Amino acid sequence: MKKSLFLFVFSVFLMAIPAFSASANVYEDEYEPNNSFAEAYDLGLWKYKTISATIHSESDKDYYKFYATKGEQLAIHLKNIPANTDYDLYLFKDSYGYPAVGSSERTGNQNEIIRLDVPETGRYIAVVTSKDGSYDGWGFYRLEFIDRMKSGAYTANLSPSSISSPGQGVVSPVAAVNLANVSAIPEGATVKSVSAEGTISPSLGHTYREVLNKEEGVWHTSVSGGTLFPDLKPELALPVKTTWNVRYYSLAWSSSTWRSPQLKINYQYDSTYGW
Ligand SMILES: [Ca+2]
Repeated sequence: MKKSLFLFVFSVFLMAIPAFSASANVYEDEYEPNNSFAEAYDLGLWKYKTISATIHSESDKDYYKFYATKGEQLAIHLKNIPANTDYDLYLFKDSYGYPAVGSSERTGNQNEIIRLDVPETGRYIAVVTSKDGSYDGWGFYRLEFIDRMKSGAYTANLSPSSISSPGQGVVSPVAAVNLANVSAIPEGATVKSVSAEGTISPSLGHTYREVLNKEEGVWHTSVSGGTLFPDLKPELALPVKTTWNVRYYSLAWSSSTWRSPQLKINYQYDSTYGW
């Protein structure tokens, strides 16, 4: 009984040895060989891909090719870089001469990140290399492709809660709100669109709401009777986390009051902000 168990264990041991020694003493990850632009591993579409791989020698480089569409906003995040190594991340366009598109070269094993607003549909090549020849053949890094822009909305009440205008084009006092420290709004959020809510009564013709973002310092005006600001466009990239003012005026020959002025702000933000 004991003897047969010993033989069994010993024979398993014998079988195990060739399995380890066959592959040139190093473990090469499943994406190898991928050591040049020409050998880049093809990931296909970038969306949500995650790679787990290693730098297995001083000279190993890992090239990954992916397809992206103009206008997409992604981040390539290199993390889990092994202790006592220093890996960097580079990005190239897969076209003649492989022009450089981006790089991330932080010290030590800090995470690396490249954010890409895809300028042109086609293939790109991400490269993971060791800065100084340090490597860990058993330390798996992770390379993540992230769809980084997200959307959100916030409704803010302004004070005072009622502002009046005598009409005839005279501008009301200002109502304000400071969103700088509102934790519900992500850092770095920028405005997609704004509407100014709350009822102005009595309802008069030729009534215009206005909004001002303190960072920009420009009054934007709604269409008559409307709540949206057509020239407050995402391209302005106005910060959400600042002070906002509203006011209004009416060309009518009658006074009115805007009660419970509110701003509904649709925003976008980079989910990798500060990474
Ligand atoms: Ca490689």
